[in-house]
Amino acid sequence: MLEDTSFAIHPGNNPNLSETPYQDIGNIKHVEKDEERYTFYCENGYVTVTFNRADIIRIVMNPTDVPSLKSTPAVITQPETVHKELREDNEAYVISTSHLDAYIQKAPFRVRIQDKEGHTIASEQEKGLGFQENGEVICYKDMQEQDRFYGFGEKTGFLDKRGESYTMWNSDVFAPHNPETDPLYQSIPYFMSLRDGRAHGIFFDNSYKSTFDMKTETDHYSFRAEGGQLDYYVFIGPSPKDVIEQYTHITGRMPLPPKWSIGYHQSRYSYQSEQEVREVANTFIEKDIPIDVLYLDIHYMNEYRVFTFDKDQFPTPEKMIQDLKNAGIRVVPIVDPGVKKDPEYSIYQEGVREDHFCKYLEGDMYTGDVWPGESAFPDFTDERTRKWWGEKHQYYTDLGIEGIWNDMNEPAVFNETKTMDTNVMHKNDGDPQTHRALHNLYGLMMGEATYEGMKEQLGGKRSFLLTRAGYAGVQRYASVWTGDNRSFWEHLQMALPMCMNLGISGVAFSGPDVGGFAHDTNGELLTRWTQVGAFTPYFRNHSALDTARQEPWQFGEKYEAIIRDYIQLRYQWLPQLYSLFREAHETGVPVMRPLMLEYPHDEKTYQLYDEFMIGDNTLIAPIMHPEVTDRAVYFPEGTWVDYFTGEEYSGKQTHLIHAELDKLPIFIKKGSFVALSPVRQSTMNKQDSLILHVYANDEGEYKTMFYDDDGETYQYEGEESLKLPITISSTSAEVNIAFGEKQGRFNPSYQHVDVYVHSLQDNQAITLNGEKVTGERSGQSVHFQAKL
Ligand code: MIG
Repeated sequence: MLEDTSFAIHPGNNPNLSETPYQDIGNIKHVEKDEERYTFYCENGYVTVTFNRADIIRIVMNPTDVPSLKSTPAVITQPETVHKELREDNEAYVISTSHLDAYIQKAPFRVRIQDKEGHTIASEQEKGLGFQENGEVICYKDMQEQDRFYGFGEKTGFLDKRGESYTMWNSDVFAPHNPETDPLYQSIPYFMSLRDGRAHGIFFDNSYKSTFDMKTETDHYSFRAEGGQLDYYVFIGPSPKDVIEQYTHITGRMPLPPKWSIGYHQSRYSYQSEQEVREVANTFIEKDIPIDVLYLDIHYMNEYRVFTFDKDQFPTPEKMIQDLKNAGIRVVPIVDPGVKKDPEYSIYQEGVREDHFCKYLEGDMYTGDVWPGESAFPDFTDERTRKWWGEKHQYYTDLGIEGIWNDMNEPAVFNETKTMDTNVMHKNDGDPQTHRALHNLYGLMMGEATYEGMKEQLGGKRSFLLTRAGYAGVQRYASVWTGDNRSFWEHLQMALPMCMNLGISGVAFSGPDVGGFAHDTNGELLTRWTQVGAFTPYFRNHSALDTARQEPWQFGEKYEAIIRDYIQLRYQWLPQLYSLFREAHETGVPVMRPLMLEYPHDEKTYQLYDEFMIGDNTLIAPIMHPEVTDRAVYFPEGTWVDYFTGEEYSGKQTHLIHAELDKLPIFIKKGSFVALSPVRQSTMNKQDSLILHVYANDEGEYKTMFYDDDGETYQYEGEESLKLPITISSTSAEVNIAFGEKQGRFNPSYQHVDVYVHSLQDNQAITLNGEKVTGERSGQSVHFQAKL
């Protein structure tokens, strides 16, 4: 193809990219206010300013009408009643809440938001809000030299997005996921900006194709969309974690995942028969490699008809699923949105008869080619269709299935545009709009249909959903894997900032295909990737048709042994991870964090993409290059202890760390602890004990909440959970471990805690809730048991 050759850069190809300038919203003529909002009547349109909370301001511009406050389905929280005041002088209006002041300049309309200490959070000067005849809307904001940008959902590249420009348009991109490949599957039109250690966020709630440009100009950035209103929220921080709390306050947080879904997952495109599935399962068990989930990719279906099994290759799916479950393994099948156009296929018949498929305005049904051939697409923007689709999942739950994998839900279609015609209509719960307007919502709404359907069918048990496409708010329904990466070291490297930015964007439960999807992996890459996977929130090994097999044992014993160790390590860390998932569920703050999130005043962390944190005290610095066994590791403030060797490193500096192939560099901050468990083959096996590893310091206090529950029902929403505040206080004379008051009624399977205190100084004593304990001492560590 011509665009793949040098012809692509032919000098005659590139006409001057002059852009028609945007029409400015103009001067304010007058303001009208009612209880909840202020509407500014401007020369060229209208702007509404309103508040969801005292720290969340929403601004909506509409060039032709008084703005509507209807949101996309991303927003689920009703605005609170916010106490606010309006002042006016010759130049400006000032709207104040307890948390912010918004200066609204009159001529022309410009907004500057400040915190109560007078720091500018977001501002506009030369350019502000604008639009074009063709319906495009834009917002410009000032940018200072020190400003950093994070978030934007699932994007390639490094951690800080300054100097980049991104488009939001859910796309099926098989190849090649280069740093310049954009857009990908998810659209999360949201970012966080960091200036001098203080953060704020902006969510541009517009489902049209949108673009964020932090690249073209040096003193301002912009975001714009092809149509719709300019509707955005500013979250005023001031800490990065505050911003995430604010953003997820309006777009929602992840439900607690079933525990089995945070274990190890094995997939392949495809395990093609019952026998093959059983063999893979048995091999894991024989080899003592823990596993909780096996996937069925598209080959399980009868000619790719969703809600069917191929009776030749899978004659007894129910038995297979039951047998695997008895062995501790759940089966998760893929479900694509395309429904095969086949008048003898009941799902298609029902869909047509009951009017569930997307249609053109004139009434013809839209069809497009996907795996099953010509297919129709359910209109998930319609409540009635979401319900129908959800109910269909009884087919799977009746077979014992508790998790679903949604793929191709951008939606992907095999044609030039790669998706549905943009003039197809969606019912949109009574407010019909084109696919052009709602494209980015398709995956989110399919997620809602599937999640709610599974929840209903499972009658009280938690389900697991994995999705490829989504929009802001996708975290409420699904975990996200980052699509078709490749078995390249570069793709392992890229997975870190991608998942960290997804985490900043509200999606705490994400991960890449471990080992790489396309291309052939090798033993070393798979080993290093599995080490990383052991600490990404979602942990699945998956690979494509016609590529080298990449189950843990495919490259010989040397690699198999190390891979086993790290999958087992994942199972040891499950209690710690689960407590962190609880935090994500309650506050939105992700499990996997860039160091910047914990140390926003440390500039060295701002672009640090090849290290990450698990929670607030564990630093992971993987090796991500072939045959490399040493790497530079930057440590933020504090002293850090090597999890494997106990060696200590002082912070605010970079150290050279040695790590042979069998070592993933993991460091715990002195003065804190992690909560682990013995290795299990599956989360279905009983957890016998809880193990606390405490790292003694000589000063300071560390406080956190240990959390547990049954891991499989929603009873945690009542009282069936265990919250245990744990505080570690260190002085040079003693380390005290304090278990605070337990909350909740959940009774875990373990009744005692094995406590190991490491990094002790010779004369340092240990106390438990203030009482001296002796315990067995070996070297710098002491072990004792405590009652829970
Ligand atoms: O375009 O179902 O990203 O994980 O194995 C291929 C087959 C369709 C794309 C997914 C991939 C999956 C594959 N699917």
